[in-house]
Formats: sequence, C-alpha cells, structure tokens
Amino acid sequence: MTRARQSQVGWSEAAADMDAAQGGHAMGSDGIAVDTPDMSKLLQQYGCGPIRFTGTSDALYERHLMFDNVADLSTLGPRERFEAVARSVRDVLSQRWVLTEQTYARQNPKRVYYLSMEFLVGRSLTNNLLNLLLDPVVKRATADKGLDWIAVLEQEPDAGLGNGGLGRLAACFIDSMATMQLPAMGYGLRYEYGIFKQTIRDGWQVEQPDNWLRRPDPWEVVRPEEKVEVKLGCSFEVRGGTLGVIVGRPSSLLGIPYDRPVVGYGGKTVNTLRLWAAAAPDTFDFQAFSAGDFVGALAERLTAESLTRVLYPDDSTSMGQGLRFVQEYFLVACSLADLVRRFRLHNSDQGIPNWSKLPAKAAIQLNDTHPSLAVPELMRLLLDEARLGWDEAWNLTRQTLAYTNHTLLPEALEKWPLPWFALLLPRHLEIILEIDRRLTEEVQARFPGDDGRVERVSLIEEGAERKIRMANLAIVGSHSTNGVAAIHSDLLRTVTVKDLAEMFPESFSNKTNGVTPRRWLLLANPHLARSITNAIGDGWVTDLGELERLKPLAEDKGFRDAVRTAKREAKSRFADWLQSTSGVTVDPDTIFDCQIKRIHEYKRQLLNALRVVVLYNRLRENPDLEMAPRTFFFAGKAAPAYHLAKIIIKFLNNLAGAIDGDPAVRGRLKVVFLPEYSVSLAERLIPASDVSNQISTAGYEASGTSNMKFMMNGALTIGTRDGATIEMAEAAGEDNFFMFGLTAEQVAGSRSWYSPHWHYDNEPETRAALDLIFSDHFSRFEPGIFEPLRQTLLTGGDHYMHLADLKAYLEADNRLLELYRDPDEWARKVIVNVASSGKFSSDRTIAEYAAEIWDAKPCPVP
Ligand code: 26V
Repeated sequence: MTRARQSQVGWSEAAADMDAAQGGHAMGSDGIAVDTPDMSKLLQQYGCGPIRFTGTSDALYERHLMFDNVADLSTLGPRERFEAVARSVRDVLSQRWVLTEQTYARQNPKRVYYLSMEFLVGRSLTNNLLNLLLDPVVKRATADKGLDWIAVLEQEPDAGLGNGGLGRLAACFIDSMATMQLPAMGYGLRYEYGIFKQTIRDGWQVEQPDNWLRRPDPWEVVRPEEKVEVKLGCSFEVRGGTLGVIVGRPSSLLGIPYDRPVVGYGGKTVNTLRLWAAAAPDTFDFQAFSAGDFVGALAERLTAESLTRVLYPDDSTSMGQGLRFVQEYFLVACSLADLVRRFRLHNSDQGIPNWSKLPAKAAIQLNDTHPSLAVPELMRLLLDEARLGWDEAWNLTRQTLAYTNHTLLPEALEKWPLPWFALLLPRHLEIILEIDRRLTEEVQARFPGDDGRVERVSLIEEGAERKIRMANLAIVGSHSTNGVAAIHSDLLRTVTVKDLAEMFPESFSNKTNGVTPRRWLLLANPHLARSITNAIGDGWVTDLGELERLKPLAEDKGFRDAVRTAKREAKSRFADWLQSTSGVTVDPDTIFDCQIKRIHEYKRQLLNALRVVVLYNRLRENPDLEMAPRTFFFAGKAAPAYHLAKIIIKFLNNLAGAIDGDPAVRGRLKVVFLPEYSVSLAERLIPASDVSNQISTAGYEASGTSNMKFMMNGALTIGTRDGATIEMAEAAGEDNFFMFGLTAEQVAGSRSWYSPHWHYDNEPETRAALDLIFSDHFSRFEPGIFEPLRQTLLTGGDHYMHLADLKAYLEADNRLLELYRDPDEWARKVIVNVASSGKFSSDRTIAEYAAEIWDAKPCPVP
C-alpha cells in the first residue's frame, strides 16, 4: 500500500462499506486521486501549485465530498460524488480561468462577444476533463481505485439551453474560440428550465419540464456584485392569477450573472460563458405590505424572477410571445451594459471613455435576430448615456455589431408588434423610427420612384398591426450579415433580403458552419479517434485539415480494418447502452441508418418513413429478396404546439411497432424511435451510425450541423443538395456521397405545377406505400389518426415535395445497399469521407469570423 493510500484509510472506510452495500458500485475511496506524478505536474501547469497535494486525504475531491455535503460519507451517493468531482475539476481550472481574465484586462485586446438566446452545451464534466488533458490521468486513477466512473458521469444533466442546431452551434463556437485563444465571451440566459424532456406515451410525444438546476450546478459561479439593472417602460402585476401590465409606470429588473468556464483544448485559455438570471430589485414595498397587499407587494418580485424561468420552444409563434420579447431585451440590455462597463474600465482617459475605440475593442455577434434589439440598445447607450451625436453613434453601432442569419423560413423570421415597443421600450421605438426614417430617405435617394423597394426594405411592416422586422433591423444596424452555408448565404442575398443586399452589398458574406472535433470525435468516438491518431498523430484535434492525410490510407488494408473495428465497437457500445437503459434490443450487425434532428416537415422525416414503408412492402411481397438487414433510428423533438410534427412522431412509433410485430420482416428491418434527443444522445449514436440521412427539401435547411458530425464519425451520407451537405459532398467528391432529388432551383421552379397526385398515380411503390398507411395498417386500433398525413402529402399539395423526391431517394438507397455488399469499398468511402471532413471543424469557421468579421486576434494566456 502506498503512503497516499494508507493516509486516506479511515474517513473513507464508511464510503467503501456503503459501496459494498450498494452492490458493487464501488466508489474508490479516493475518487479522482491527485497523488500521481502526472497529476501534480498538470496541476502545477494549471497554477494549482500553492495548494498542498501531499496525499489523497488532501485531495480536492475528498474535501469537496466531505465539506460540501457536511454529511456522513456513507450516506452519499453518485450525485454527491459527481458534484465533488466536478467541483474539483473546477478548482483545477479556476486559477487558469482567473489568469485568462487578468491577461485580457492587462493586454486589453479586442474582445468578441457572442450573444445568443441559446447555448446547447450538454454535459461539461467529460468535456472539461478532455480539454484540460486530464482525461487519461483521471481514467487511470478511477480505474485503480475502482470508482464507478460511468455512474458518476451519468449524474450530470445535459444543459439543454437550446432548441437545436442554432444553440448547439453556439456551444461549438465557444469551444473553438477558447481553443484558438480568442478573447471571447458568450452571453446568454440562465433558464431554469431548458428544452422540455420528451417521453413517448402510446407513440405520442409527451413533454415534461426539464428542471435541470434542481440540484446545484457545480460549474456555475454567481457574481452578484456584477449585477446590472434593466429598465422597462411599464410595470407588471398579478391580478386574479393572470399577469397584467401597468401602462406608463416604468419598472426595473436585475440581471445577475452566472459564469461558466469554457475550457479551450489544452487548458491554456479558459473563457467565460455568462448567463443572466432575472431578479427583482432589492426594494420591497413595505407600505403595500403593511396595508395588507401582500400579494401585490410580491407580484413584481415573482414576475421579475419568472422572466428567465423557461426556454421558449421554437414554434410558439403566438402563445406567450410577450415574455419572449422581454427575454430578448433582457439578454441584450444585460450583456451590453456589462460589456460597455468593461469597455469604459479599460478605455477611458481620466474617467472619460474614448468611445471612438469601441469597434476596435468589441465585436458583438448576434446569433440570429433574437438579440437584434442590440441595435437600438447600443444606439440608446451612445446617444443618451455617452451623449454622442446620431451619426457618430450610428457609425460605432454598425461597426461593432454583426448579424448571422440561420433560417430562411418566413414563419421563423421575427417580427414584433410595434405596440409592444411603445409599451415596454418607448425610447427604443423612437430610435427605430428614426433609423427607418433615414433608411427610407436613403432608398428614395438611391432608387427614386421605387416605392415597392421602400416598402420591402423598411423596418416596419404595415398592416392591421404594425410590426418591426427584426432581420431588417439587424442587417441595417450592423456591418456584417452572414449565412451559414454557401447555398443559404446565396439565397439570403439573392432572394430573401435581396433589396437590402443591393443596398449594402459589402456587408454580405458566407461562413459555413462547423462543429468542434473535440466533443464530436475525440470525446464521442474514442476508438475511431485512437485509430486516426495512430495513423497520423494527434495534430488533427486542433487542425482538422490534417485528416486529409488519411486519404491514401483508404488503400491500406490495415487502416480499413481499424476503421471497421472502431465502427463495430461503437455500435456494440451503443447497443449495450440502449439495452441496459431501455430494454430495446438492436443488432450491431445490421446497418445503422439514422435521422436525428428536430422534427419538422421541411426536414422530411416523413420522406424517410415512406422509404421504410416501401422497403417493408418489398420484403412482404418478396420474402426471398436479398437485402442487408437494417435498423432505422429516428430521434428528435417536436415543438409542443406543432401538431403535424407530433403526428409524425406518432407515425414513426407506430411504424416501429407494426414492423416489430410482423414476422415477415423480423431480423431484416427494424425501426427505433429514440426518445429525448439531446446532445448526450447524439454523442452516443453518431459514432455508431453507418448511414446519415440529410434529406430536407432543397433550399430549406440553412446548413445542418449533425451532417458534419456524422461525416467525421465515418457514416456515409444519403442526402439532398441542401445546406452544408452540398459542400460536404464537394469536399469528399460526389462519388463518395449518395445525393439525390430536386435542387433548390428545381424546387422553386416546379412549385407552380407540382402535383403529388401525379406521383401517386404513376409510381406503383409510392402508391402502395401511401395506400398501406391510409388503410390503417399502422393504426389498426386507432383508425383514421393518420388522415393529416394524407392531407399534407396528397390533398394539401405536399408543400415540402416528399413525393417528388421519393423515387430518387429509393434509387440512392439502392446504390448504398449495393456498396454495402462490398465491405472493402464501403470502408474506402468511409475513410475518404472522414479524411475530407476537415473543413467542417468549427475552428475553421471561427477563424473566418475572426479574420473577416471581427478582426480579432488570439490573446494567449502565459
Ligand atoms: C424556428 C422556427 C420558429 C417558427 C416556426 C418554425 C421554425 C423553424 C425553425 C426555427 C429555427 C430557426 C433557427 C435555427 O435553429 N436554424 C438552424 O441553425 C443551424 C445553425 O446555423 C443550422 O445548421 C440549421 O440548418 C438551421 O435550421
């Protein structure tokens, strides 16, 4: 027994006893011990030198376990152990975190501020360990000590502070910015309830609240001393249980910052994700209270505190949108107050801020229009507080702000009723109207007589209720507007906001999305990552272009075998996990064919389902048909008010049930709907996938990002020419992709004459599949429930053109199955795909933003 080991015997005996009693969930009594030589070296590197690490009884972990809980250790379970581990990791990174901010304060570089209503970060423990390079050390230590590491990791809830791609992109971006040592900060909201938990009951989606902060979150650091005040033009009160507005009586809210560390790979830079929580100001109306109006006195406090209670699902177009509007302003007001305070601190001469330096010291990126109130808010600060003239304020505002568009869907483009501005933000309305007046003047001067253009460019949409067009506001008020994939940026510029693009051509650019290879390859797929590193070294982790060097290895049998083995490993791992957590059995020797993303008509999960029904029909008709056995995985959440999306989920579940119950196809086809799609589920499933479905109606998916994750992880893509999938196919070569279907141009061009009925009448397999659905084959005990599918696919005109693409999809699918019969050829294509995925690292994307939009440079922390 080592000295360290001896020293901790005593206090930990009780824990060991408890572990034995729990039946083998043996928690090493010393948890993540810090007594190994590597560990102390690393700790020194992270600046933890002054803390004494003489033995495991001194270990951070043990101290946290004991003193944070002040409890008998034998009563503590995996949750407390997770918290203690996470707090220890936070301790390890904290000096580096402080040093990062000190460095920025000293060097005063231009800072990047990423404003986003969503940050879908998922779990942090494994990611932080990985980026701190502590992963191997901790693994060894926990293995030595018999800690049930998996059980500990499973205690961490996903931080689900986003709906989908837009929120996950923000999370990948802050990882890349920290890794690239950019002085950057994420600003968002600290929702108490993230995206709802999805369960499936009788095939239907049921939403449950995601109270992810029920237990204390070990990562966040609350900084009450940096609170900010946010002023609104009206007050709120609760009357008879409903929220009422008191017009003309201004009120204020407090924004309390909660900081989370963002550890760059290598642990050199630790940036901050600052999430704001709303609170009532520290005033209490004692007069009202003593007069007996207890409810009235508390109402304001309650309404203030509910502002950041929940993340809005992205379909809630009407219901409760007023609160969303205030949330957006709250994010903007808190973040701008905070960054302006920082600016003043570092850029003043004898207490007088040098405002002309603002664009040289701050780049503010608006993640979609959600934070586009930043335009009038920054104007307000510069006009009313800094007392600048309009022209100077306007130039500084435009030079500091930049806007990213993430969707062309008209129903997703934000427009807020003008009366809401009048009520809540009267000064902002004044500013917006003045921006609009000047804009109109400019359009009239440049395009005399073109009234249509004036109307289209205007920040105000006329109608029964006048509305502010937030995209127009963001474009006009910033120096840069970008889309997120080449095709998307082109459509944005030439169709969606054509007139504005003609006025400000130099503002428009493309920045194709990317994903962080740390989380999505190194962490999620250790087997493949190891094979890659064995082949080309580990430079790819921070320079994904290095993967290019794998290309020649497509001809190397040894490497093909390694890649195949890694995939098999990941599939078994997934199958075991699925079996143990849900009782569902899947066979890793079948093709894993996946479509995982939010459920939306334009993403066409229904097209995929139709493909499955056709294959099912083929097998029923011809039982001897040779067809490689397949498992089709679906996962995704439907926005709670999106009725048809929920029917699609029900259909997928019924399809799964009917196929499971049909002996004719048993062992050959299986459909699995995985509930509760999340970052963590994606991390499990993507490495195990053979086939990635990216089949949106061309022109509708701005970019997609799961497409990139699949490619990096050695899945082959079957997809339409949409979003970034186009660029992925270009990078790998179309012969290594399975592309099919109408192009965006063809979709737009055939709208007027397209008839889904034609396909029903003329394509026997299409017709048979639809007939089977409408015969209630998949709804025997619920006749008629899929009638809405007939409406959307047939009688309603099939807006998303499922039937137009079905035949081509099946042909591409055939080519894919043909390839599968030749394992060597399949492995070759997999390798070429992985090797060609380098472009889709978010490091590349961030390098482009930094160089072309922000003019931001790394600021290394010594
Ligand atoms: C919002 C709404 C709101 C109203 C109803 C329909 C609807 C549909 C979608 C959305 C989300 C819009 C923003 C968004 O999440 N865009 C996604 O951004 C990703 C990151 O750039 C990109 O990869 C996805 O293609 C894009 O859909």
